[in-house]
Amino acid sequence: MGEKNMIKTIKGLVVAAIISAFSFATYAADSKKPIRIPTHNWSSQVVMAYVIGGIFESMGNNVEYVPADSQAVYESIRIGDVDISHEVWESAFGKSFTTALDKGGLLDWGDHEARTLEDMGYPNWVAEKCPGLPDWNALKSKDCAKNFVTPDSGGKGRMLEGPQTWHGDLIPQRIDALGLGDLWTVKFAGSADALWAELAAAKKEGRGTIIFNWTPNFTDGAGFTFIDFPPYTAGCRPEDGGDGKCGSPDGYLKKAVNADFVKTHPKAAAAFKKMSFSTGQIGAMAALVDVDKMTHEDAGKKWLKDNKKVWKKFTK
Ligand code: TMO
Repeated sequence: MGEKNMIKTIKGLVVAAIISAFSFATYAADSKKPIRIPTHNWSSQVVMAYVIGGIFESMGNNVEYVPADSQAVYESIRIGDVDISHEVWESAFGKSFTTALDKGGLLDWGDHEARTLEDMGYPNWVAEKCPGLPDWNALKSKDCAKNFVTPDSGGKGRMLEGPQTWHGDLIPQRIDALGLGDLWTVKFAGSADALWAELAAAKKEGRGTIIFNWTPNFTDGAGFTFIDFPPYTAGCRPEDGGDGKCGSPDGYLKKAVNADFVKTHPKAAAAFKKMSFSTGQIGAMAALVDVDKMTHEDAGKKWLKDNKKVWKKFTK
C-alpha cells in the first residue's frame, strides 16, 4: 500500500470510528415497543401513570397502561411483564419491592422528593370525640371507643382500613398487639372511594370516624390528623419478626424499573430517573380526581398542560 493510500485508509477508519461513536452516544433510540406502566387503585398513582405516559409520548415513545396488583407488580417488573413503577410506597410495598430487588432483575430507580406516611387517622373535627388524640393511648378509653360504634362493629369502635391488598392484616394485628382488640374492630374498605365516602357520611351524621389515609394525598390541606402510634423501628412488624406494636414509618416514595428497560428504552429510562414529584404536586394530582371529579386520564392531561416547566426538564 502506498503512503497516500495508507493515509486515506487511516482517515477513513478514524471518520468511521467517530461516526459510530457519535451515533451510539446520540442516536441510541428507544424501542418502539410500548412502555408498560402499571395502574393501581388510588388516585395519585393512576393520574401519575398518565402524567409519566404523556411525558414518554412527548419523547416519541409508545405507552401501554396495565392494571396491576400493587404487591405483585414488583415481581411482574422483575420478570419483565411490566416496565416501571412510579409510586413505591415504603409502608405498604417496601417488603415486596425489596424482595424483588434482592432476587435481581428490578432496579431501584431513586426517590421522589415527597416523603410519605400511610396510617390510621381522623378528620380534625373528630378530635373532640376522643380526648387525648392523636396519642394512640387515647384509644384505650371506653368513652372514646363508644363514639365510633357502627351497625356492623359489634358494639366496638370501628376503624376503616383500606383494601386488604394494601397491607393484609397489618392494622388488625397492630390493634390486637397494642391491647385494643376488646374496644376496637377493623373493617376493610373495598376501595379508596369507600374511604372518602365514609369521611363524608361521618361528617353528615356527626359521628366519629377513624380511617386509613396517606400523604401525599388530596386530604393534605383538609385538616386530617394521623394517630401517633408507638414509633416504627426496623423489624417491628410481624412480617419482619417483630411484635407489631408500632406505627408506620416516615417512608420513601420510590421509582423502580425492569433491568432491561434501561437497554430497550435508554432515553425514557434516563428521563424517568430524573422524575421527582413533591408532596404538593402529588396531592394536586389526586385532587383533580377526588375533589374535581375528573377522569384519571383527563387529570393527567391537565396536569401536564399546567406544569410544562416542571416536566420538560426531565426530558433534557
Ligand atoms: C399505597 N397507599 C398510598 C394507598 O397507601
